[in-house]
Amino acid sequence: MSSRVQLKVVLLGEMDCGKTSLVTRYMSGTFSSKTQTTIGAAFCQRNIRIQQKNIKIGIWDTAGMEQFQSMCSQYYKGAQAAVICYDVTSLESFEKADFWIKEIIKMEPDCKVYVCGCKRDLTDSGSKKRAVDVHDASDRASEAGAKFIETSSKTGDNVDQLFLMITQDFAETAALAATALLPDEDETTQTIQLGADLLPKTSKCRC
Ligand SMILES: Nc1nc2c(ncn2[C@@H]2O[C@H](COP(=O)(O)OP(=O)(O)O)[C@@H](O)[C@H]2O)c(=O)[nH]1
Ligand SMILES: [Mg+2]
Repeated sequence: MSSRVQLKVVLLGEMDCGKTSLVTRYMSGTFSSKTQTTIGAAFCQRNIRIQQKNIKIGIWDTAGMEQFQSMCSQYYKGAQAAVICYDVTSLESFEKADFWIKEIIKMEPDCKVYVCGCKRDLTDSGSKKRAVDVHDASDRASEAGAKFIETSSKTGDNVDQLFLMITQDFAETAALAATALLPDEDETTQTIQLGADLLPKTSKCRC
């Protein structure tokens, strides 16, 4: 079987809004209240069977670079889907979402955008006050041509649904038909680990 990733998904959003927890919940079905920031960017992949097609999805997680609002171009390169995350209890994180939407569209104009309100369990349980109205967020996403969902990585609520939506949208595009026809040796997108050496020169990152 080819090791080529067919669907590249990038996660973007303010630090601490829940990106790493989202990908961890999706990949391993677990949640931890203590997540770790690693160096550069993390990558993981998973095979999904959908509409009688096998799709290899690769997910890139920012892992600390987002705090400088300056991701390296390799991170965005070839992304077919971007999940723009914010924390439903943080208005600031929601306001940052606009910046990330503009960034991804600038870097990858054909990338499909999904706006994801994370940590919904906090407001569902009443343990924290909601800062971003669900209808406002949904409207803002539509205005930007993006799809919208709210998730909880703690309970797992809507996490599979988010990635299913992304994979389904991808499976319906002509892009899949084109990539599926590529021979196995044409493996242009590999499992990579972006390191500090690939960070932009302007970054103040100390890693
Ligand atoms: N209650 C709750 N906490 C979450 C959720 N997602 C993330 N967190 C917590 O928020 C903090 C930051 O999460 P993290 O995934 O590292 O954010 P990142 O910096 O965007 O990758 C951690 O303490 C997580 O445990 C969620 O869905 N529910
Ligand atoms: Mg993280």
